[in-house]
Amino acid sequence: MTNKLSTTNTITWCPGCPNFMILESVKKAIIGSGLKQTDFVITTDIGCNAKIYDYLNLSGIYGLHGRSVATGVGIKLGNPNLKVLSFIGDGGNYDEGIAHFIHALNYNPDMVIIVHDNQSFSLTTGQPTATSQQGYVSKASPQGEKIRPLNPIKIALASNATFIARCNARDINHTAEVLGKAIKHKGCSFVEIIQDCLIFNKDMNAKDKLMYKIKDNRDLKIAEKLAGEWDYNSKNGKIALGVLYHLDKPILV
Ligand SMILES: Cc1ncc(C[n+]2csc(CCOP(=O)(O)OP(=O)(O)O)c2C)c(N)n1
Ligand code: SF4
Repeated sequence: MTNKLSTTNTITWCPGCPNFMILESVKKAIIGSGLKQTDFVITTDIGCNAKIYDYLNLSGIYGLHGRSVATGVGIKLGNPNLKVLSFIGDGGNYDEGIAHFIHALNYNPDMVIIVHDNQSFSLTTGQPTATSQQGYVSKASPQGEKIRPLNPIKIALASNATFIARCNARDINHTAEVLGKAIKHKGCSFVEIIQDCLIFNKDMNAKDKLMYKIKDNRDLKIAEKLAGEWDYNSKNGKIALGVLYHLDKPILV
């Protein structure tokens, strides 16, 4: 999609990387939001995901690893009129930056956290992250990863999040629709996007057959059940997509 949100920078993601699809979904959601281009500001992390900074014609800050969300909260505090979109990878958000993630959800500033979860530190050649499966063999874990993955949906529920959604990067229209709802939500919206990496941790790719879409849910018990249906540790279970939980709560700013 070429439009006013595109830039002329050369895209350096691997050919076919689902980050291309996330980029398209984001553009669609922004265009569909009815807001002005200048209403938005982005923060990005460090990683393959963060290159989105160069491909979106929006103001923002290309931050430090694990600090995209903290930077987003800071911008929101500085100018509450801005619609903040904070992009980050699973390594940045669930390893280096997890404290910022938990407290942002709990403080509930009106912003959107978009996680590109490929279950790998991909830019630095595939070390295991907090969502990599046990047994993952990489340069950093030659005998296989020993640690059980965290479940980001459970963490978000335990952090009093007011909007929790999950998407499949390959489903551009559904991801754009969910991102649109996240942008509209008054509070901190967390959108976890399942994104295959074509180079690293390929064993965890192609989980589409486990995925199914749900209607927007406001029931906490149902959200907890949905969160437990997949533990991020294998290609078994069911992966619910859509708005897994939302509620109205006073915002920080
Ligand atoms: C504090 C800090 N720790 C580690 C690094 C090295 N580093 C840069 S990018 C990267 C991997 C990024 O992985 P992830 O956040 O999962 O994003 P992806 O590349 O998979 O999109 C790492 C470990 C860094 N720059 N700063
Ligand atoms: S290394 Fe993986 S995540 Fe990074 S651009 Fe290539 S396919 Fe995409």
